Amino acid sequence: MIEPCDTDVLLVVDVQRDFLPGGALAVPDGDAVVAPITALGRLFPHVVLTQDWHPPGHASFASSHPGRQPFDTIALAYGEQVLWPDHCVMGTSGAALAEGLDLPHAELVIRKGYRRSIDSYSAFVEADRRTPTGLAGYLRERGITRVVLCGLATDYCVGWSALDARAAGFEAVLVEDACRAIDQGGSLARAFAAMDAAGVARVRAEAVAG
Ligand code: VGL
Ligand code: ZN
Repeated sequence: MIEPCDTDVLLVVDVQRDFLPGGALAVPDGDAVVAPITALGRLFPHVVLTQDWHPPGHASFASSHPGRQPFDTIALAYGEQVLWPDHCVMGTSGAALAEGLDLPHAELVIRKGYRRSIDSYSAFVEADRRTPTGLAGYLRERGITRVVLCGLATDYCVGWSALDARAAGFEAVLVEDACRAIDQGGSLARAFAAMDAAGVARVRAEAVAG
């Protein structure tokens, strides 16, 4: 049971048009998270959103690597990178927050992945594992101790954000039915194993008290 208080933040990860059915990198059933997240948001005094926000020609786009296809993996300077269809290009309609996501009191939007040569699944640290987004500092300075996560996709941006929340010293709780996964090549099972090992708790939305 979770009773949201002033030291909790609801972190709403990448609920953007390109990740919904019909979008450039559609997460199966992704639109099913919009209504539950809007309802959850009303229970939290602090809500922070993230937006995946890439420049054209981003290093994570298969189209930036001649001969490569979406979902191939390649080695970049910082390690292995999955290649994706072009998605969430900054300023485009696909990068906009999902219609119907109604969180007017959200206090911060963290944009990530805006450096051409570095991806960022995590809301806290970019894929080079060195470049901070500033979110940990923001939350600490505001006295937040627990990060409650939801959004898209469980096995990439939500999962990495949960792990990095733990690494930064926050409690982390995943609202599992307010997330959906891409789940390619065992990615969801790997993400859950890593989250379990790191002490990321899991609850269902009904266990968050109003
Ligand atoms: C995401 C792949 C590429 C996500 C973002 O939001 O989970 N996945 N960019
Ligand atoms: Zn992306």
